[in-house]
Amino acid sequence: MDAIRQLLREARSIAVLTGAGVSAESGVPTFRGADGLWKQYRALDLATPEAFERDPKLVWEWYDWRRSLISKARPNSAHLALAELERQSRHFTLITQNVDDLHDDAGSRNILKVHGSIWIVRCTECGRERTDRRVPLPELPPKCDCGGLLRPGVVWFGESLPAGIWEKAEEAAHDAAVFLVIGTSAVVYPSAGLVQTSRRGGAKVIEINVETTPVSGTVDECLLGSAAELLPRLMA
Ligand code: BJW
Ligand code: ZN
Repeated sequence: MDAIRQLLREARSIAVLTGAGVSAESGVPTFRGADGLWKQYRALDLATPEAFERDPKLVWEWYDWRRSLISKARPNSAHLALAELERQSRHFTLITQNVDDLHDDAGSRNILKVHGSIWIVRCTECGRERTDRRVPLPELPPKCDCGGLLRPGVVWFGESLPAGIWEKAEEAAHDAAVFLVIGTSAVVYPSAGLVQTSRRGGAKVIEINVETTPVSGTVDECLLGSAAELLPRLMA
């Protein structure tokens, strides 16, 4: 713990990759395991363009339910510790796969949302995007002013990551002296590949997770425990 604290204090640049585990203690369900269920559906079967094409109302009901949970959620001590780490660091980039915006709420600034935001809606016809924080949405599925069907502004399987943001994430991972990988199962690509990218760039890689993941064997330190408990201790 002491060695990692010192590493963080002295690092020229820090990049962090976060996943659903960081928001778990704020009451936001993760994707995999028993948590990743809604009614009788697996979360991962709903997060696809095919599911949306087949049944947009069903997929929107799931997103509306998640938006409602997230609207009540507050950043936990892991989000707050990462915002504090940014304030204390020279170069800091937070790459998040989470769509809940809880890092923004905690005060993080340099955030790359590689899977989008659940608060953005995008028209499938005219492509216009806007923030819509209404919970619940008045009509499901919601429609654009142009009459087109709106979709959540998130990245589904088989879709490209947002232009510009992914390149910045790769650059930050490559240039990092310390790379933290926190609360992600590290199975979804290309985000999981950032761990390798950071290693190739020479970073010390530290993982925080309640269980081991496919990248645990490749990192310099694997801290087993909850992010909300461990991150504040690393900052103390
Ligand atoms: C705690 C904790 C606590 C719990 N403290 N820890 C084969 C090889 C490589 C790639 C592919 C492949 N086959 C297909 C692909 C591509 C595919 C992919 O990766 N598939 C794999 C699953 C096999 N990827 C894509 O399609 C991506 N796009 C792409 O590749 O574009 C190029 C392309 C174009 C055209 C065709 C093909 C390719 C896009 C991926 C988009 C992922 N989208 C989602 C949904 C977002 C919207 C939404 O929120 O609804 O993103 S899926 C879901 O998984 C979500 C998450 O961001 C993402 C990652 O999940 P995460 O965050 O890791 O959560 P969990 O639940 O998995 O894990 C939680 C972890 O926390 C666990 O480890 C717990 O132990 C831990 N934890 N409590 C610390 N308190
Ligand atoms: Zn439109």
